[in-house]
Amino acid sequence: MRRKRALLTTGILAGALAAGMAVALAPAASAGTTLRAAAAEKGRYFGAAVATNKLSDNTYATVLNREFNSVVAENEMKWDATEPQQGRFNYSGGDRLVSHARANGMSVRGHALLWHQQQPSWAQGLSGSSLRNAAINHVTQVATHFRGQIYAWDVVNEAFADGGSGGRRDSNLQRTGNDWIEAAFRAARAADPGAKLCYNDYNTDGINAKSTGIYNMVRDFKSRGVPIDCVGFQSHLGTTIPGDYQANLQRFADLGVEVQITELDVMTGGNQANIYAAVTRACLAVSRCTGITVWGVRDCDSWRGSDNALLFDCSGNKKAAYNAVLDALNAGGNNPPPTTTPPPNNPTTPPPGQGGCTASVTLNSWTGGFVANVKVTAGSSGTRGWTVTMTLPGGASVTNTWSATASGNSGTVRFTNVDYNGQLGAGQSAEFGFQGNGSGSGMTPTCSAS
Ligand code: 9MR
Repeated sequence: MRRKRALLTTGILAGALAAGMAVALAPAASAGTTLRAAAAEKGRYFGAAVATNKLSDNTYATVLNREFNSVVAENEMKWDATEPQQGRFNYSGGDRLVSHARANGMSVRGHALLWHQQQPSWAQGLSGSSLRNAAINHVTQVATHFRGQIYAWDVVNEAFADGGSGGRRDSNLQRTGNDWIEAAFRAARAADPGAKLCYNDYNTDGINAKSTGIYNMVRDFKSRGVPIDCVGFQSHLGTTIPGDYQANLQRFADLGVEVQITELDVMTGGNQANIYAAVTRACLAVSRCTGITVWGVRDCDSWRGSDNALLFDCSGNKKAAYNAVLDALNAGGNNPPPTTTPPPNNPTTPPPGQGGCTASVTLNSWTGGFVANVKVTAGSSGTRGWTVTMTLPGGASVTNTWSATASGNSGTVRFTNVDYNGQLGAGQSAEFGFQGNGSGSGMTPTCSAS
């Protein structure tokens, strides 16, 4: 897409944003000190689009590894990069990003299997059934190559028209038949059953004709069993955010799909920090909003150039927008009340820890390795700290842990809270994760609270 179109967002800085500003400024008692830690505390990921040739830039890599626990290739997994000649695939950039992600405890969004832009020239010259077959083969090959390593794929990107029609955009792919999108989703599911499959688009930041067209497609897919798991809202924003931004996310979530903020960047200026905070709060308020990705690391890495649209300046310093996002992530429900003051109306509430805790694990596995995400939930009296014990299968070992401290790396391993996520109110949750070699299947976590 071109920048002009990306900024065609409508709406005003509405009540939801103004009201939320006070929340963003509230101090956070047990605050995560990085975006990834603060987001993990809320059960979300915080990601960035990465240009792999910048991974060797020390400032860039330092900020990326410290702050983000999810990455997406800004260009390297697109059709022109992965299949430059028909049937000849090049995964070098994508593989490099996946291995960087593994080494740094990050999940990977895949972007994008099919799109009308950044097609290799051979595909631009095809039409009809030859294009359809080539496109489906592309989906199958690429999703198979990265099988087990992608958290969510943008299977189809930007297929809806701007303006008031609410219909599809004309493109060579659209001209192969209206069912091209569902054919792509079915092929992606068959190739990588473990990846969440997303539809991704821009100018969908509120309830408008375009987002409603997509909403109707998702509802239709769900009713007919077409495999779709998530919708990506790019959120390339100007100086305002629609007042119904959160309501729009929620109506998609109510269809039973995850929603993700996939390419967030915001025009610089007085409202930048407030708009970033408003987007963050909206995602936290929608339980099926699983994460936020910003479209680049530093202002100078951004496709939006002089808009200075990102969270870090060109030297890698945190901007006001960064602090606003971090505060928004840390604000609200996951900061438990002080444990020193007994609840006045319930003197019989036991001290923290006595209500115990529970833990559950979700695995993302590939041949020879896995990532385990563990959710810890406090019992009836909250926790001051927790320990989760898991026995790894023979031959498996932990290579990397985030948001917890591991003792041991094979056999029975104990994971203890870090400073910011030990205190949980009754029923509240924290998440941590680890990466391992071998197979992680069959692990049963047990939780003990203090
Ligand atoms: O940031 C990407 C830029 O480097 C490319 O030149 C451009 C090519 O169209 O794509 C940019 O990323 C786009 C993304 O893939 C899809 N949504 C809009 C993004 C910004 O244009």
